[in-house]
Order: sequence, then C-alpha cells, then structure tokens
Amino acid sequence: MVFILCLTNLRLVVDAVCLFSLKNERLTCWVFFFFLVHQQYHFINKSLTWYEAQSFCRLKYTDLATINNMDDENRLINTLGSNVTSSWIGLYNGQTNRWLWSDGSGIASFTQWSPDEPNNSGGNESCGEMYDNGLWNDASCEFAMAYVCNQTALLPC
Ligand SMILES: [Ca+2]
Repeated sequence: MVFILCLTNLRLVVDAVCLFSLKNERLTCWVFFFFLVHQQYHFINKSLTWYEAQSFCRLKYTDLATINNMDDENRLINTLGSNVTSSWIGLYNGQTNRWLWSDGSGIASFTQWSPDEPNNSGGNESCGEMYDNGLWNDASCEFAMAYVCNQTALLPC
C-alpha cells in the first residue's frame, strides 16, 4: 500500500557517481535512487512584492510556486481554498522574453493565462500572478499581494 502511494505521488530521481581508477584502469559506478516528493504549496496571505515573496519562499520553503500541469493548478487552487485571492506565483519574464519559473526549472510550458494576457500593460509587467479564478496575469513585480510558496524534498521511498 505504501509503495502504491509512493508511485502515485512521487517522481523518481536517479543519480550516479562514477570513479575511474588509473591504477587498475577500472571504472566503478554507484547508482542512487531517490524519489522527489510531490510539491507542497503554502499560501501566505501577507502582501509582498514579487521579489520579496521570492526571498521569503526561498528562506522558509523552496521557492515561489511552480505549476507544471492541470493537476498542480487544481492542487494550488485547493490550497487557497476559501482564502482565494490574487497571488504571486513563481512565474517571471526572463531576459529572452520567455516566461520562466523562479525555481530554475526552465520555461513555463504549461500556462493558464487569462484572456488577452500576458499583455505587458504599461511595459513593466514581468511577474506572474494567479487571479482568484485560477487564471494567470502578468503584473508589475512591484505590486504587493499575497503569494504561494512551494516546498520540495528528496526522500528515499
Ligand atoms: Ca497583464
């Protein structure tokens, strides 16, 4: 039963370390298996700018929230529950004018932009918020609003 729960909620991570011995010309490798724990979202109902929120999330958790698919989106909305309000997520517009995730996982391939967004209104909307209806908007990073952090951890499973 525990094994099944692990498989449904966790993602496998494999790591390998290899050493080559010059003395006997032999390559020895050790392979380690981990499971990446499913992201845990934390809604913080205090108003901060995007960068302040990023700093807080990195200090207390892992980073601002990353949303990779509809399951993540629904889980985040469930986390907000009755507290639902516009909140910063970990989305920002990078140097190459592509939307990236704050946690370093790269380009946002899954998006839930609100109609006509991102519109870069006023030419300074470089950070991503989630509206209370679950759709996303690009907004000025200097706005202060609630935010959602995520927490990840590597554990043997
Ligand atoms: Ca906008």
